[in-house]
Amino acid sequence: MAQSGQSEEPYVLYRNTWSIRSLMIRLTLISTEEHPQQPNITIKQKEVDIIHGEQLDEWFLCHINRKGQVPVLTHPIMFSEPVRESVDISYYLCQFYPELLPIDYRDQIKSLLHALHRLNFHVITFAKRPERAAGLIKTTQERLSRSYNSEDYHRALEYKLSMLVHPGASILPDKTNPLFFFVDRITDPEEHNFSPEYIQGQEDQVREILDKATVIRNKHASESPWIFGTRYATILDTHLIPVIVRLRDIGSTHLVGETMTLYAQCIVGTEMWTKLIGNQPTTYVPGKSEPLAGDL
Ligand SMILES: N[C@@H](CCC(=O)N[C@@H](CS)C(=O)NCC(=O)O)C(=O)O
Repeated sequence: MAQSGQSEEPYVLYRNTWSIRSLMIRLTLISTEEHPQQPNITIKQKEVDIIHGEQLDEWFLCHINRKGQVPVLTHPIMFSEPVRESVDISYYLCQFYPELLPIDYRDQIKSLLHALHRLNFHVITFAKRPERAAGLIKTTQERLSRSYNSEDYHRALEYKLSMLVHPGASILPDKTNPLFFFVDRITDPEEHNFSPEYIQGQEDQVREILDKATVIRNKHASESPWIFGTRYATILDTHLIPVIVRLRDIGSTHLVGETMTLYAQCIVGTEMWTKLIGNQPTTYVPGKSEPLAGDL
């Protein structure tokens, strides 16, 4: 059972520099450094090299996240289970940093945040490079064929493979936890659907979300760089801006109108953004990209 509270033991955020959902959580954390009230908690970060298959390593797959995905938040006392959904992690952080979810905009934030998280970022990001998913399947199969795997690790690899080959078919045991909204969400059955119709559908959803965000932003544009004109970033800002920048980095600027482009541009280039990812794009470029070191 998860508890809400402060503890001297650090939390650990497992993340990857170029994972869009990790970027959302990390931008959220960076934005809170400006808040006047600082809770007595420490969140250490551990980089997981999902580009080269570290999420398939036994330590991660068996002990941190059976799904082999980041971000994940753990704590030795506060959580009996690692928190494996970025939306859950975000809401958990809001308990410590209420400015992230201002009461006046709570419903709008939740509605757009959930719409954002229903997007299939895997397909959106790799629409032009679907072979990446196939590479992950191959690596998982190779590890499965090793004769020296422990029984638990073998089962975990089988589970990961089933997620990759038949997304949506495997459901983790439901460990009901009233604190979280999306506990162990079923994997999107369309995770690897790279058909032109499906990609088009995703793009339509991106446009719809950005249209709604544009209406909000236009109302508050003169007040502050944040979408609702608030003093501090909300979790909608910290989740939406990485998505807009990702769309730019994959060459899908046609999906982003002028208002949203300007909105994201105000943050890119700030100290906050540099802390997030330096001067590099949000996508991994072999031979060029540098991972951001964690504390562990
Ligand atoms: N349920 C997760 C999904 C996380 C997810 O899809 N993470 C991607 C990076 S953004 C990942 O770890 N991919 C590696 C893999 O699937 O093996 C959440 O919403 O936080």
